[in-house]
Amino acid sequence: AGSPLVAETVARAGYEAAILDSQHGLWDMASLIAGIGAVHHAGSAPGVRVPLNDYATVSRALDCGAEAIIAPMINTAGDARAFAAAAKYPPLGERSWGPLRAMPLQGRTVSTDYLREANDGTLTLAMIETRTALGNVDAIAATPGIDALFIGPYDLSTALSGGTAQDIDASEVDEAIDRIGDAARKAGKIPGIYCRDAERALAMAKRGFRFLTVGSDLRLVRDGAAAQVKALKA
Ligand code: 3PY
Ligand code: MG
Repeated sequence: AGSPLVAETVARAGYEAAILDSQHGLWDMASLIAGIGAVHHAGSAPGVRVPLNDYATVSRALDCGAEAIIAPMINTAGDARAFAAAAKYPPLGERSWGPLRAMPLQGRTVSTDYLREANDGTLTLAMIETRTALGNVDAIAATPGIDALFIGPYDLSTALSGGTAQDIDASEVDEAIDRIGDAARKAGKIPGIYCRDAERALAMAKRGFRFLTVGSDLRLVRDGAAAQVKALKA
């Protein structure tokens, strides 16, 4: 929701990572900087979803201490290369030097220590959520510097239905989900998927997915508030 305090509170519940969404969510750069620090201090790994085609924010978020970057709508191997170039230092990419917040946040004082460990210590997740991306999924998965594929089931179901439905349980969406998971595993990359809640996340874990988002802060607040109101009126 764009609030560092809410992100910290959610992270303290015990999530291994908390993703700050600056594609659809309300995070701007100032709140991202505070939110990344708040999540880190809560003992969780801060991740950022960047806006569409915004590779400048990829390296900026890493410089601010993000440990994972989700890039939406990675449709081609070229998109994947541009993403990896912004996120990884040579030889994998061309990330520009300047982890001004990341180093102190992570307790580092020696530049070369950060440089040596940054490529392994920061996760790049390429979102597969269009028909074009599905066609190019093997090439995207094979791109050096891409660590994981992350499925956006809502965009994917919108795309596969030609914009007529948003049924994430439709059989064509289900088949695409398995196809993308297989492509990731074949390339030695982590298969991931957005899940609205724990029930769906557990089902996806059984299907071999290993990076799972579970819920969102607004959904948790809405459900919690609605449960209290319901109890009051019962
Ligand atoms: C999608 O389902 O399209 C998403 O981007 C989930 O965050
Ligand atoms: Mg999406």
